[in-house]
Amino acid sequence: MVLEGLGKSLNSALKRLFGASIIDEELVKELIKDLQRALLVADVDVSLVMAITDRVEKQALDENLPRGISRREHIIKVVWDTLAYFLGEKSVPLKIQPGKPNLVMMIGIQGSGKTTTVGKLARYYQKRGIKAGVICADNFRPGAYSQLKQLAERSNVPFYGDEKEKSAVKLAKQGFKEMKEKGVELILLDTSGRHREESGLIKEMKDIAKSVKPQEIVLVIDGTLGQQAGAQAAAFRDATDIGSIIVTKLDGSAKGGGALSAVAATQAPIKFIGTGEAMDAIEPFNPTKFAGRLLGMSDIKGLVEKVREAQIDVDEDAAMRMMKGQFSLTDMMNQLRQLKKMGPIGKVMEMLGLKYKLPEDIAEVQEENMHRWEVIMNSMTREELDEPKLIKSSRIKRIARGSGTSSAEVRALLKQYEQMKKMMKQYGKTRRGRRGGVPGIPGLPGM
Ligand SMILES: Nc1nc2c(ncn2[C@@H]2O[C@H](COP(=O)(O)OP(=O)(O)O)[C@@H](O)[C@H]2O)c(=O)[nH]1
Ligand SMILES: [Mg+2]
Repeated sequence: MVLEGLGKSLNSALKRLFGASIIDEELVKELIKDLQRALLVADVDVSLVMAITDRVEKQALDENLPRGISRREHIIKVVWDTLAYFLGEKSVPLKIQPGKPNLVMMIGIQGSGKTTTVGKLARYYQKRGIKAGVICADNFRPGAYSQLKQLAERSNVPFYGDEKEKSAVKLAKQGFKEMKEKGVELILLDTSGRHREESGLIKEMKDIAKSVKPQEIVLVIDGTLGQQAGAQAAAFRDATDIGSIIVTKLDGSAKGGGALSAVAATQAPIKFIGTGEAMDAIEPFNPTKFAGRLLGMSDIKGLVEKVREAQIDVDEDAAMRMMKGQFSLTDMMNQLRQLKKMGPIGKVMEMLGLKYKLPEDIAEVQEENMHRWEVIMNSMTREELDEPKLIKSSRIKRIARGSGTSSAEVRALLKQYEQMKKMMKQYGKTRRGRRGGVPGIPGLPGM
């Protein structure tokens, strides 16, 4: 789990809110103290901690609550938004032009996780249909060559290296040339990071960058550095304007919160985070999602409480049915409505820990589409709602006409339905497999 310690303490700070019968100034003050403690332990800079908690305090008791939102929800949202805000902007992934040789150079001090990250990124993009390859320009550390070579072989991506070559610049040039010849689209250049201090590191970067002209330079920072990571990020940001950052080792470190917030404070974009030694332990950095996870919104307990709060009636029979794959259009709509009561669907998905099951933006799309779907479904018969398989092209035309939409829109709804049904089934399987049943939160299978 990423930043386990910080997550736990933030979550228990929020539990105070869930547990309290009255939410007043005093409670907010206690919450603030809890937050401060949690952030300080995670090595977040003191002035940043104050800025964060000031913002929470100011907004928490704000008189004007948005309609339909309880004070509790409002405060959670404020804490959530504030953390996300201080973790920085959502940054775009690596800029890759498909079909072209895109060179991305990795720098960072020895041990920060460059080579591992090169391996992870190659795999990450390879899986997404980009032809990736790696170059070892680390002629300094013994074993660097074979380390990367093995990673490349495991992910089945082209590798270039030459153990006898002493010049990093030559290695980079030759590697770049060979990768281009192989038609590699994402060329990841691993460097040595032999210099422990910032100025040496930056000079090394410039020497190599001059000869091969990378599209992007990525600084890999060790998350266990805590707030000290800020100094490295700032020096790097000042030295290059094609730079972005990956913070590694956020799995084990108690100080990762400090590292992330300090880097974010320099305005250097954090593109990915490393969350383990395994090759798939890398993820694009999304501050909003990340903050939600830190707040423990991916834990089931928080969800149950939230469900209770939104006073959603849970229908156990329906839930069991759905997980077995008996899932009608009406069920889908009910699910969506219930989830909507609890707030943005994407956030609820996070709570359910479903981020891996859904492509990034499906959640948002669903929310946008809900209204139109309701209109379309109003033109369907009971039978069709229960048994969408019946809806073939003549019915599609009729429904489209009746609802003032197009056949394409009706088809899109049906497609979405199929997708959800499939997901629901899969979710049912894993849940049953893992826990032998779906106790606790029926009514909310993995939409
Ligand atoms: N727990 C954890 N370990 C990591 C992560 N990234 C890298 N490491 C470990 O950190 C050590 C140094 O990594 P390496 O890639 O060789 O660093 P380099 O010297 O910058 O190339 C290795 O033992 C890696 O397994 C991460 O995200 N989490
Ligand atoms: Mg290395």
